[in-house]
Amino acid sequence: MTELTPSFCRVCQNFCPVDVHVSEGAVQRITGATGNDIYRGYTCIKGRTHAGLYNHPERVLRSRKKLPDGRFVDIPTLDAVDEIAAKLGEVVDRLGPRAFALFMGTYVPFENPINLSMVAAFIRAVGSPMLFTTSTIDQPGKPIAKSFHGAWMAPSQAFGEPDVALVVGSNPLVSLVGPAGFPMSTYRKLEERGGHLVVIDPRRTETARRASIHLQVRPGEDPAVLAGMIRVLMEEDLVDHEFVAENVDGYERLRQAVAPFTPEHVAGRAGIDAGDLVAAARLFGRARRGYAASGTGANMSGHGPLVEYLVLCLTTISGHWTRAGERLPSPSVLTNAAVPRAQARPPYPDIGDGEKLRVRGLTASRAGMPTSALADEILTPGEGQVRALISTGANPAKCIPDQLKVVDALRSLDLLVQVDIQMSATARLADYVIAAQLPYEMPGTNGFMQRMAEYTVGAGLPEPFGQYTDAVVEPPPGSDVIEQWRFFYLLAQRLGLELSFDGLVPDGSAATPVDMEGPGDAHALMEIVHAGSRIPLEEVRKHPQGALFPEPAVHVAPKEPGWTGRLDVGNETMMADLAATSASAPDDGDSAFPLRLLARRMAHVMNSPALAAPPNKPTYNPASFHPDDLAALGVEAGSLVEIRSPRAAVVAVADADPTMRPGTVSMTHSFGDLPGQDDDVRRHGTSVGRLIADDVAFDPYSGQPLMSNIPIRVAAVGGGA
Ligand SMILES: Nc1nc2c(c(=O)[nH]1)N[C@H]1C(S)=C(S)[C@@H](COP(=O)(O)OP(=O)(O)OC[C@H]3O[C@@H](n4cnc5c(=O)[nH]c(N)nc54)[C@H](O)[C@@H]3O)O[C@H]1N2
Ligand SMILES: Nc1nc2c(c(=O)[nH]1)N[C@H]1C(S)=C(S)[C@@H](COP(=O)(O)OP(=O)(O)OC[C@H]3O[C@@H](n4cnc5c(=O)[nH]c(N)nc54)[C@H](O)[C@@H]3O)O[C@H]1N2
Ligand code: SF4
Ligand SMILES: [Mo]
Repeated sequence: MTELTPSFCRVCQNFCPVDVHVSEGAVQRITGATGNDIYRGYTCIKGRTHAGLYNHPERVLRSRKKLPDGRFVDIPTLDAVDEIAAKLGEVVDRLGPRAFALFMGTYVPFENPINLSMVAAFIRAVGSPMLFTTSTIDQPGKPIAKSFHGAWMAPSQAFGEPDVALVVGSNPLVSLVGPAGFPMSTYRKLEERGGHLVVIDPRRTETARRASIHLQVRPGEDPAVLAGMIRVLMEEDLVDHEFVAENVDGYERLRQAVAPFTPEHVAGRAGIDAGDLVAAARLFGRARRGYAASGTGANMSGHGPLVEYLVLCLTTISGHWTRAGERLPSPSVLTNAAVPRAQARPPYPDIGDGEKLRVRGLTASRAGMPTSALADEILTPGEGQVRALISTGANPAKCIPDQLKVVDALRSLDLLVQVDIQMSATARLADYVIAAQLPYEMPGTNGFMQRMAEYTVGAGLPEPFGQYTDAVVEPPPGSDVIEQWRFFYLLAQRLGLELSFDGLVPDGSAATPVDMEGPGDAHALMEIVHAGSRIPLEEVRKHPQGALFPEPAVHVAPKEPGWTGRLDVGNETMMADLAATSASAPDDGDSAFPLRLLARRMAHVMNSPALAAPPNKPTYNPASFHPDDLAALGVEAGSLVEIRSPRAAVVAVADADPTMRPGTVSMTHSFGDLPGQDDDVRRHGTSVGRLIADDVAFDPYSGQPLMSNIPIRVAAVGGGA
């Protein structure tokens, strides 16, 4: 007998409502839930394949401990927590709290709303500043640029019928970071309204193929392209002067800074058509309502904060922010977001004020601690050296750039703990592997959606849809698995720490103390996290299939009387970075490393490949070349190539892909395995992180190294095809 239980997928931030097919207490299959107008039954291959993880023979069902000879033995999870507490306590007593660092990845925020608050509360209670996340190797330019520009205290015009969407270095139709729900809906509605999609990407992506204008740029040239668009808006008077006069400083400085970026100059350096650039700018400037969204490609190619800043400037001078009196189409459901106001939070830069790292002159920034410095913080002797690391819902041995250094660092620790569902590359390096529960084994909410919407313009749901799910299945019989949050809770108990929680959108208040008695209560903690939300959690729980909560309506409030805050489109640091860009030669490549390696996502994997892979899909990450480039190399599609950067060399399977801009190669990250253990390229794929140096070209604010637009050269392996 198979029963269908309503729930939602928690593999990515799209949170698709699903039916989980359960028989004999085990997850059998996952199908999209029908009867939902926003999602329309959508699921992707990743979400459906996720069903195969729950009873996968290689799932880690009991925690493990590494013996001195390197073998792993099972250990009861609670005993592992005791031993880890003793070792961690010893490290902190001997060396101070800074010797302990925590790294968390993508599987922390999605699976339930408690994890994030718990991880933050735990490290705060230990007293260590060393909380590292994937944010600084993702899109750290966003919070940094916002701190330079200031923040409009109401949402962008992404929802509520925009006439134009500009997408820079992002591929929402595959990544699902963009308009949530049924992926095509938003763009289809845009087309039906006679609106336009404009995409800036060196690859003719799935999203670019739907665009009215696709600027197939040379990678790394986004600052020039965006400056060129701003210049067109200013020259052709497509600026919202009223909005600028009332809310914006720095207009004249910006005008001077973009002056060199004539359409012809930009077209020359970015390798695009000048007419297309002008047309794209006009579509954006003439639209009644519009928005500009940017993604990883915009952040990873060497100018993250500047690109994000120019995206904000474009939005601001066009006046594409929601105004007083407007009803928000998608107010938050499970958070208590402040009443939106049609006013500017003035800039709040804090460059250099954060926790100082011991390496490369880096400090914590608005994006958090620079993750690309973690390896050096572990390897560099002296006071404050990190000696113990807990990694949760993350795979640092694969995802942090400069893999050779990162793996050396992880091997050198006194204590490495990995909370995982499988013996991942990081788990195999760990002293303890904590066996983790999977999402359908625990309750959760889709509240994180709201945080995505606040972090990334254009992300989030077009309508206020809220959903809560109970656990759908028990963990497999005989297993000894634990939720990520509970592991930290129990560890805190053993260390005698008192924890306190922020809300789901942390405001640093850490106001609510956590009851530290007993085994931990998911429901009580979830209530804390969602306290004061616009719709009470209890109400959302009454609708197991999820529901829309349009009432009470939220309207943008007018500017507070006497409010003087203004946005800044002429920040000095950013204008200097732009001037340096215009002075530099366009990146033509050099003869030693003539090609450029681009970051990308593939539809069937979420970062590092999961335990249960979809059938009929390669288990490796191909290197996609324009067919002309492959021909020039004398290589046939499907054969092996060596890819060499100034840092290292890897072997990959070549693929011919006419959507590539000639001169660029595209590959997904977090494939391959530990160095020396992934020679079977067709099975493991290829590590892109190994090609990246973390200390050569890096962003001074976030430490993010060049993770796209990486200079490479390519040669056939074994003399060609
Ligand atoms: N070169 C290069 N590097 C990159 C990127 C790039 O584009 N290029 N992208 C960067 C970005 S944007 C990100 S976000 C990071 C991603 O980096 P990570 O967040 O580290 O993502 P994954 O590689 O998917 O690792 C997730 C780990 O969680 C485990 N896991 C899966 N499900 C569960 C679960 O339910 N519970 C628990 N506890 N664990 C689970 C998996 O087994 C795996 O070990 O990579 C970054 N690294
Ligand atoms: N299927 C799937 N979905 C995912 C993930 C996954 O691994 N698989 N990962 C999730 C994660 S962790 C994240 S952070 C998001 C990321 O979501 P997105 O930011 O949308 O990531 P991508 O789909 O890789 O799109 C990035 C685009 O940038 C382009 N690009 C590369 N270099 C440049 C450049 O210099 N300039 C410009 N303009 N474009 C450039 C690439 O060609 C690519 O099309 O996706 C999430 N969703
Ligand atoms: S898009 Fe795929 S992975 Fe993301 S929530 Fe939906 S089914 Fe899950
Ligand atoms: Mo990411």
